[in-house]
Amino acid sequence: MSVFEPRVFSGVQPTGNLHLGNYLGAITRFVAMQDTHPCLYCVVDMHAITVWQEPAELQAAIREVASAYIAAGIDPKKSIIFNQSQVSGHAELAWIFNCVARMGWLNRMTQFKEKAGKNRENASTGLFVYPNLMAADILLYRATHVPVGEDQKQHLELTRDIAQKFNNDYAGRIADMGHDPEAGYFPLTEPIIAGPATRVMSLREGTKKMSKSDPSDLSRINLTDDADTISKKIRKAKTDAEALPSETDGLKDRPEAANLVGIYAALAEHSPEQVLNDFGGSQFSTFKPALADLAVAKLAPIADEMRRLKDDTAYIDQVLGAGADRADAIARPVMQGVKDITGFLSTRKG
Ligand code: AQP
Repeated sequence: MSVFEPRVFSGVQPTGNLHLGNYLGAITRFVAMQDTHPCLYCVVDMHAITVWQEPAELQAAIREVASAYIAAGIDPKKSIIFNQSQVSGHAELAWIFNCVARMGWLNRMTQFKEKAGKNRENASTGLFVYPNLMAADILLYRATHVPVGEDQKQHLELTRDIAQKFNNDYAGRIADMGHDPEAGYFPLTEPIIAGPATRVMSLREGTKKMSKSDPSDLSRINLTDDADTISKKIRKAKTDAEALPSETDGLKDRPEAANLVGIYAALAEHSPEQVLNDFGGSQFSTFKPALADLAVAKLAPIADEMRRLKDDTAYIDQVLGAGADRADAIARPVMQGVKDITGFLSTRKG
């Protein structure tokens, strides 16, 4: 039995173009986990500025992610919805983790390599230490479970390494401060990579992840796309010339077909086997319109609600502000404990 109370934390970056991958890989899990755990869902604005963001657009994007959370079914009365920059503990703990994590660990992070590309010397230092901030986001609340898409697996492993090293480095001090020496100060957080589709691929290239930053808007279905746009994007999705197979084995080496079947299965809450049972032998000219109808039926209500919430900035800001107060109340004692363990001298009264 863990000494850490079960708690869920996860986040989405407000970098525009929230898409079907974010929804199926992360947000649907967020919604489901509210029934079983206390949850914090963060709009990670400090992560967003690791690459340049126009300030006015960033503010709108923060509200848009909060709207997407609510429109998809996260209940702000139950779960804590807030933006990261409003709780100072994220930055404070990230600094301490900058001093715990090793250069070699960060040098192995594939997402940094992909995002920095060839121009590594010109990448921000924030982009390099991004995984340390992510570890801080999670461990500031001693979160035990983090629902994420598959692309975040390596960062979650690093979070566990950081927690383990902090627990080991300060083991004596952790015990002296009255914490359970066996458990340590931080939990070894479990990634939950189990959404209906943990890796949704680009509609233009079945071997590339659907991504907010893909320059082609046709590569992704945005959560704000209207019915016509969704149908057009699915119609134009890259496919091969074969009919759909009747068994999932037949999807091997057919990444685009596998992706569309996976999306259909996730949206219909069926298995890929069931989808192929219904559509095996069909041409894409039959399957694509069925997929478009399903995607519109599932996503249009979310887009409608996001549009409505877009005009209600007072409500969104109130949700985010109240959420930040609740998050801060959990974070403060955890952060004070870290400072005491680390040996920082508290000198201020009150
Ligand atoms: N294609 C995807 N399939 C399944 N899950 C995905 N996620 C992202 N893309 C897919 C999951 O969505 C959550 C929020 O992601 P994020 O906003 O923090 O950043 P990201 O992973 O970097 O997402 P993008 O869309 O690819 O953004 P850019 O283009 O800016 O890098 C995470 O749980 C993520 O796993």
